[in-house]
Amino acid sequence: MNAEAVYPPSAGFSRRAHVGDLEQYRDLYRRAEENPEQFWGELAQSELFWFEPFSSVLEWHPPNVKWFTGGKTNLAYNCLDRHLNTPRAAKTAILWEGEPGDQRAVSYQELHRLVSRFANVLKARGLKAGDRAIIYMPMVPEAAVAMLACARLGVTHSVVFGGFSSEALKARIEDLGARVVITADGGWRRGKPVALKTAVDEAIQSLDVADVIVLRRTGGAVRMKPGRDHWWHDLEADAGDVCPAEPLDSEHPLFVLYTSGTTGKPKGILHTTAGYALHTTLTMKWVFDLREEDVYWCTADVGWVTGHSYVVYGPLSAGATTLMYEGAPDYPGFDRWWSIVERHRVSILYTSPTAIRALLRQGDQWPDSHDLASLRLLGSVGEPINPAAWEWYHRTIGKGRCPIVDTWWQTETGAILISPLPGATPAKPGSATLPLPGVIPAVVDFHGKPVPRGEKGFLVIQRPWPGMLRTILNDPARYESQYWQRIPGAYFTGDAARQDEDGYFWILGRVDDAINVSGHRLSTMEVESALVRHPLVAEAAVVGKPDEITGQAVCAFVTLKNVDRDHRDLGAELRQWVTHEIGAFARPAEVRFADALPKTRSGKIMRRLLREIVTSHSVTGDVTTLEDMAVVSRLAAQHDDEA
Ligand code: 7RM
Repeated sequence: MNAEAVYPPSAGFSRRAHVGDLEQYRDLYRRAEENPEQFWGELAQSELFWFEPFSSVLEWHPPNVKWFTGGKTNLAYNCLDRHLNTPRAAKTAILWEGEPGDQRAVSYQELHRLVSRFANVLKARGLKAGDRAIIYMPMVPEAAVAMLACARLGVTHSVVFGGFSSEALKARIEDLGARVVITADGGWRRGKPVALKTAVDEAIQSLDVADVIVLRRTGGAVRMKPGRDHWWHDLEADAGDVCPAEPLDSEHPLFVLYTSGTTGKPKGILHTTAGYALHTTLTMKWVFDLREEDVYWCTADVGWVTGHSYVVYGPLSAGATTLMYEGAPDYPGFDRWWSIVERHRVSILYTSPTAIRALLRQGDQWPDSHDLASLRLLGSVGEPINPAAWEWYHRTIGKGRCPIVDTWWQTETGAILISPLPGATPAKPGSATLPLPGVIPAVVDFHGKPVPRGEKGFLVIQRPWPGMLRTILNDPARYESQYWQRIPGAYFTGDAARQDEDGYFWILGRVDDAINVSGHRLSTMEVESALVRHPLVAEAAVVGKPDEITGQAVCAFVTLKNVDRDHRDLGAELRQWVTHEIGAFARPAEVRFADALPKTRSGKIMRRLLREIVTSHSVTGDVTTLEDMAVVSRLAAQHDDEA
């Protein structure tokens, strides 16, 4: 393996950072570990507005947790009202660009007014604290307005990503028990309107949904059912500007977000108010080192947790200017993102490795034709970032000046748990580095016993943290068995990891992605990472293929950069390459070339599908199958949002 590169934070960056050196980080970490209740209690007081103070910080009766009980707060108040009597009132809260090129800058004052009006719209439809609403919207400011209006009233929302089908939407509306669906006629994607309202119509045909509120975005034709369907602008025209934020219990259910589990049925991950608010707000400062003048852009869709925590709630609570972009990264050209960075002087960019690799693949001429000098910090989330992509991100996008924060977290964790602090933590490409203060992770075996440094194990979290999920909606037993009964006494992340000699965490991927070759436990991620280090490889996905002799064999699917090479030759070369990078035991038995890899809508490679391909005996020639997969992938990519 290549020697590990280490990138210490630059003195210039550290001097102004919230956490300016490793000593300060260690001190915070120690304080949090020694007295978590005092640590979180003080921060909750200083970072959030409270209608009524909390009486206890933490009530922990595994697997049930309550943070800041007795307190009353409101996340929309924290995101809006509390900024109004400050210079932030006139500051841009949401900076938005539509795919066709339309732009809006919504100030905190204006956003407060829009949210209040829309909250009055919901009130007029009879919604109140404890009710539930579905949000199925494109990436427009009104998506954030809808979320914040729900939060203002205590209506629990579930945002369903606009790329989900009507079937998936239906299942979520049903499980949530939503009375209202907030949607749009459609959104723009690669120059075409993507219909949303028609999917809603199909989804709710047999359901008991009282109201559908429809934003006009594309102007596409929609059918409006009298009495049930209403135009957003019609309802809003009659709504007043004043709608006080509801004082809500700390543990009031804020939102439910569905995520795929180990079975087919999606899990409704429930997050509540105060702990989530604190955790997202704090990480904006700790991890993104937010400053007043930053233009902050997280490229995730609001349909994913990253969009909840780091497009809407975290940035607005921290008083940031948060940029939202509606469309595809490659429309009209592969430089769309870089043109946005240049046009809006983006200073913090937060995106996914899969997006980075896709843009890397197009060549340096796209970023190189734009002025990216406004950038000062880069972030990565969603999967391990392979060192080659890290280096490209660092050099070609960040010009070697910008720290990269590789942030590990999950829908379930609510906010970032493991990440470098950019002014304090030396980065190692591919490692999420160290846990945030108050977060106690460990790498353990099946029995919960820590494995020695350097060895692989299960990543667990040993204490509750404020932003953690509270349950799985309608399925508390599954919540307990999935997260708290796998490993005694700890939260089970489902990820494998190892800790190096410096205590850095290296996430090795989902546990179910592990393969076993000749008794060697092998991380598919490790092989993939080796493959993408090869100069001709753009992306790689590795799965285990049943093998009579070795148990499993490594089967690699790769996509290439723009090259014209004989596949037989290159296959042999790549197998040799992996031998060289990791060892002969990791050498792929087979290398298959594809146009594209099948991805989930949030950009994660669907290894399960690839496993099916290599396992199924009905599949013979790989070419046709892979073309099918490329189609699957392209279909998904039409709605892909690189969460
Ligand atoms: C935020 C998000 C969670 C899973 C998680 C990991 C993987 C996320 C990283 C990462 C390595 C990272 N939520 N993951 N971030 N792996 N390094 N920085 O992605 O619920 O959709 O996915 O994603 O496997 O368990 S998620």
